[in-house]
Amino acid sequence: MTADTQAPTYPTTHQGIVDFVNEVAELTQPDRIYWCTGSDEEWTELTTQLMATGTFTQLNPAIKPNSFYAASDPIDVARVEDRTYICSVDERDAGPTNNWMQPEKMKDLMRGLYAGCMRGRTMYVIPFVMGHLDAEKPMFGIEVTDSAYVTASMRVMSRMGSDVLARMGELDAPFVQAVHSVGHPLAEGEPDVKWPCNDTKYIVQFPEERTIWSYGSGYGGNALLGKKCYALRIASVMARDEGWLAEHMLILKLTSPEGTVKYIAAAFPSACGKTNLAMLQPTIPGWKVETLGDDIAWMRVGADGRLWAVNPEFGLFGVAPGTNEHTNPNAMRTINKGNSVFTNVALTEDGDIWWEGLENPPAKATSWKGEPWTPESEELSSHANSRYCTPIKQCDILAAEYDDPRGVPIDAILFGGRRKTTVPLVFEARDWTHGTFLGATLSSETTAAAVGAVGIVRRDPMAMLPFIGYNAGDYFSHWISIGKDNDAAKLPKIFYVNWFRRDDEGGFLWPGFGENSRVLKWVVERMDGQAAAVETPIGYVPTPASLDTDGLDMTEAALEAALAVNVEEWAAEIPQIQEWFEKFGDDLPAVLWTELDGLRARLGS
Ligand code: GTP
Ligand code: SPV
Ligand code: MN
Repeated sequence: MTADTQAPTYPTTHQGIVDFVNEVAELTQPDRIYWCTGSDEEWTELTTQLMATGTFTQLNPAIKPNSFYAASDPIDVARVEDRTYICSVDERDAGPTNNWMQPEKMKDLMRGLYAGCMRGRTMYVIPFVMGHLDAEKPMFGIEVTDSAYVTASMRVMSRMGSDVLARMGELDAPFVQAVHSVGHPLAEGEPDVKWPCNDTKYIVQFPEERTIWSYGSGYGGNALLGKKCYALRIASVMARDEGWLAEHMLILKLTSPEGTVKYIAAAFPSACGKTNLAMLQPTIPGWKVETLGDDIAWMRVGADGRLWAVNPEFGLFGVAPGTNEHTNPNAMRTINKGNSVFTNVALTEDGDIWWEGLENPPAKATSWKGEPWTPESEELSSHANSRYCTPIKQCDILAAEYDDPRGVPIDAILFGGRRKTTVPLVFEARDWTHGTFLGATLSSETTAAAVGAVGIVRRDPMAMLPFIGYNAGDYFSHWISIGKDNDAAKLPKIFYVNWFRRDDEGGFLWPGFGENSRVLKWVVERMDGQAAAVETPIGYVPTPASLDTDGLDMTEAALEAALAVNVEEWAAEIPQIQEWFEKFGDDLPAVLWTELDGLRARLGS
């Protein structure tokens, strides 16, 4: 028998996986199929291959061991929300915040794009699990991709490889089917480009089928399909059906000087401070923060009535600009250990990376656009959404509970956004329903994490606007019912924070970063019934004296301005919230209208 006629062999007996892989290969016509194992040799092969095509440049091993630099095509730098679809069977199930197309129509359209799209390339098969492999019900996925960059990144960001595939086979487990192509086939002998991608992009979730089809982009949230597509969009649908929550939240462990431990989850929109808070180095003596997750939390109510959270991810995909020894020393220590990928930052002459906000600007560098750059250059060295991708296990302050499949019981949930005005530094919700109202009306200025205008205030409910995989009115009802169906005393208390309020000169009123530990301390003392607060129309706001300001370099006037609740500014929010709620029609839970009426009445407007 010749090689050509030999039946192909597969590293799994799981027929569903074999069929899925064959079906995608039939359509996309890759030259080769490679099943990922997760081995060290595989990493070497992938990175060598990525260096050969010019996608990766190896960084100086004396500075950043086993680390690589990549610069994307300038048309492929962020999530593409206008190209992202929830293709539910019924249009109503995607509305009103998602793009929708009839699933069969979308599939026809995308089959046209996928036909032959992997020609000249290798199709990588990545068996992965979001969360723990030994979870009660492991959350499996198979991503097939024609991108070695995506494969290398998925190795950092998810638990993946032969162990996962073996377990899937043993359990004959259901899995999320995730198809990814950069949409850049190569003709016979055609050389590859540094960053293959396509002008046409589609990021599509089929929620009923638990399936993801992505085309045309190699960027993080568009292409590492375990992350936003699975762990938020698809998982939020599973969570709705099964009674849990999949949220865009960091998870941290906070220990007081007395040794009391609290677990805090926080939802801030993209590029609004989750990674920084998750890795915070407190400025107040005796307090300790340990990291559990920086982007995604899966939470379910346990037998004890508490809300238990796990981080389904295995790496950190962090915003580079602004990260430095002062703002986030723990992130710096993590990436300096190496084994990381840096995308769209600047490359220095000694083979290191640099970005805006990092200490010691190099005299000369190559910008993310591949152009010569000096500190005098008018253009930025790095894209505002440039990222580091690094193993979470390298984080010195990773909490031991990270490895516990049960997760941690959450004591407080913080919602927060980026608002120049109106929203005070911190306040406490009146109860779970009011907290849900705060989450549902969360507002924030848009950032570079998604393609489009930056700095526009929009409603971003629970920081999930681009990630809710179903009808957002149903999502609010789901949040309300978690409060109703469980013992409120055992559920987390809800707070709202804003690190980004500005003074009249446009500067930040609050120093942020490590100083945010003062806010966390107030939150803890509030839950323990110790810290004072004023009841205002929007909720409970700290009295200036109740915040620990020892050693804080801030005037009393600035602190008061940071905490101020301005009735006129809040009155101006009312019609905006009203307009936002009207989008949901009858799907908006009535109690949220009641909450708005209550706010209006308390404001006297
Ligand atoms: P995604 O990964 O996109 O979900 O972002 P994220 O929410 O993890 O945001 P991240 O912590 O990476 O912060 C985004 C930007 O906000 C960075 O440039 C930070 O330097 C900046 N930032 C974070 N925390 C603070 C803060 O407390 N104050 C101020 N002024 N800026 C902050
Ligand atoms: C975000 O945009 O919220 C991120 C980066 O965390 S991405 O992986 O692109 O979603
Ligand atoms: Mn995020």
